[in-house]
Amino acid sequence: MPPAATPDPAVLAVARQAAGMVTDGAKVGLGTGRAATAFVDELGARVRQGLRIVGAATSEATARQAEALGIEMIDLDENVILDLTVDGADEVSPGLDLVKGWGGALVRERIVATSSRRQVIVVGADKLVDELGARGRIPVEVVPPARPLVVRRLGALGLRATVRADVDGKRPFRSDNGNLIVDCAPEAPLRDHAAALSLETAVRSIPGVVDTGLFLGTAERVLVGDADGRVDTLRPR
Ligand code: A5P
Repeated sequence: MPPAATPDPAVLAVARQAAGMVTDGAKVGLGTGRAATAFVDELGARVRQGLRIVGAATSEATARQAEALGIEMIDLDENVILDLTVDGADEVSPGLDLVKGWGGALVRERIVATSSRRQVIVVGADKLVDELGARGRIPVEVVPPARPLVVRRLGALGLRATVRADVDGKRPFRSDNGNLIVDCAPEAPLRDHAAALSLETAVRSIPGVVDTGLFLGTAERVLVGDADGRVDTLRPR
């Protein structure tokens, strides 16, 4: 058996703090990725101690993890409003705009977050950027037949578009929805919220684009962990 990965103290600290925000009876959106996985583990531990909650997952992987931990899962029907969603992010700007979707779950992450009263983001300090796009990759989910059109149009918007490959590098990556992910590198980081909004609007208007990884103004707070296990809470100004 391979040795267990060393837990990242920053991620563990934010996961634990976010799990502490969940109250008895809550309906909780469960994010995807490393930090969200740590959160679901912490939540599972609280459920074993008697906390009664239900969860709605942002990916098949998270649903499997939560079920294995004994968390009752629900589907999002018309009557369900989640109390909070806890999820990771790939970039966090000073105004708490986000890039998400490096894990390929951005569409369900959007649906679950939008079905929630609050979106709480859990990250390590490495995700804080001065401008969105600084880490060089803004994911876009695309229905497969639209790929040539979308790649051409993204290029015209000044984005270097790369269709994401699966782990083996031989086939295109497919999201849980059966779609492609196109990773977009901007020529320069997006200078402010308005620039991000304008790019998001332009990309979303391309036929075949399902959604983008730009989550603008969605976070109610961001919990930022550091290597010493300290957590800072950032809120929109
Ligand atoms: C999944 O599609 C993403 O949006 C993740 O939430 C994001 O990539 C953060 O993942 P990590 O916590 O693994 O860095």
